[in-house]
Amino acid sequence: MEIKEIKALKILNANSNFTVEVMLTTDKGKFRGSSPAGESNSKYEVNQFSKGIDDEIKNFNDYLKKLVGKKINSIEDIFSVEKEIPKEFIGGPSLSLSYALMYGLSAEINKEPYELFGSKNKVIPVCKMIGGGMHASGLGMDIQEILVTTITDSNFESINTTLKVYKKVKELLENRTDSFIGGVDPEGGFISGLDNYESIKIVRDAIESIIKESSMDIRLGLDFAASTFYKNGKYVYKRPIYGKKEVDRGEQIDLTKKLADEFDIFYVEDPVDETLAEDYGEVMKLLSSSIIVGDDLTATTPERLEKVHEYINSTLIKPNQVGLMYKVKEYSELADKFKIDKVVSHRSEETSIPIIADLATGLNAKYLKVGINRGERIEKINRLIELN
Ligand code: 2PG
Ligand code: MG
Repeated sequence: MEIKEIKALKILNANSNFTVEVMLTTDKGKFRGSSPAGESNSKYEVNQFSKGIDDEIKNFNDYLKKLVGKKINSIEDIFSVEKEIPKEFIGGPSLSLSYALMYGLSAEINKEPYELFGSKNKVIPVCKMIGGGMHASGLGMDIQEILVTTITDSNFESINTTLKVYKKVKELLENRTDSFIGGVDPEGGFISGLDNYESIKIVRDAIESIIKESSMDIRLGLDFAASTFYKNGKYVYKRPIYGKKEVDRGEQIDLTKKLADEFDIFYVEDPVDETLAEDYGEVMKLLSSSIIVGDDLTATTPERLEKVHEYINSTLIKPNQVGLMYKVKEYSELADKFKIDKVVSHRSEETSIPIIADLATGLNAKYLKVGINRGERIEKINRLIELN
């Protein structure tokens, strides 16, 4: 494939903030790549626009001119382009470029984007039911996300069952509180207005109700995003769980265990602050039948995973945390080496391209973490249905 034209422009993401899109023209047509952003970011992830979006897009357009006429024939050629990108563009611009090139290359060689990575895995979604933390602008729970996944290898049935739970959660929230009028956060999770404990209970009740008519095991998950409420050595809850407003490191580990036991929680993401790797390890020791997922802890950064792999058994992969697809591939291989399960994930401020469904499939991930409401999330769920 030869790059005929290439330019970067400012577009909106799904949380009505600006991001970058790269539009590539080849003999096969026009191909778009765009990068998402997070509302709750890890201190270990790259800045999306280190110099501010306007300056960066302007400078990036100057840089992109150099790529006109370049030939790209394999994913390795895309990695070579990435390795030459100046540091200032690593983040939103670099990832958008790689995605556009991946779409262009796939069309050129008559393949699907996931095939650029070799595998074809059956991927099970992990979907958001109720949102809190920064995703709910402080209006709901302290815990950022209550999630649902299923144990099955039929991805369509998984989506179908998860959707039933989601609709049941809505019904239970409507019955429970007059103030709930169906509002959702940027990821499609309901903003319940209830506290942490009551919200988890509602999702547990929804699971119990759907499980009766379902042949599959439905599992509950939490993304604490605990770094967002860890202040000066204490986890500060606006809506206390088990009666305490401020809990120390040990108490947070105990609280996670108590919640996991009471509500049978299978998926546990970032239960403690991102800097406290050993505390993830403590949670993992106590919860032997749950998966302990690093997100803010690991930030899709190979050097971080090297350092902390012994304290988790699962990890998110969010490509924009590192901004370069060759690093994402390296990270994925490292996770395989350490026998850590992979969860490719959306960001709160997504764009509409479905590429993460291809990445989950091609990188042999076990799960895709994604919303089950809002157009930009449905694009990804539907892509998963197409691929499986
Ligand atoms: C997370 C993500 C996605 P954000 O913490 O896992 O749910 O949120 O994109 O805001 O970091
Ligand atoms: Mg997270």
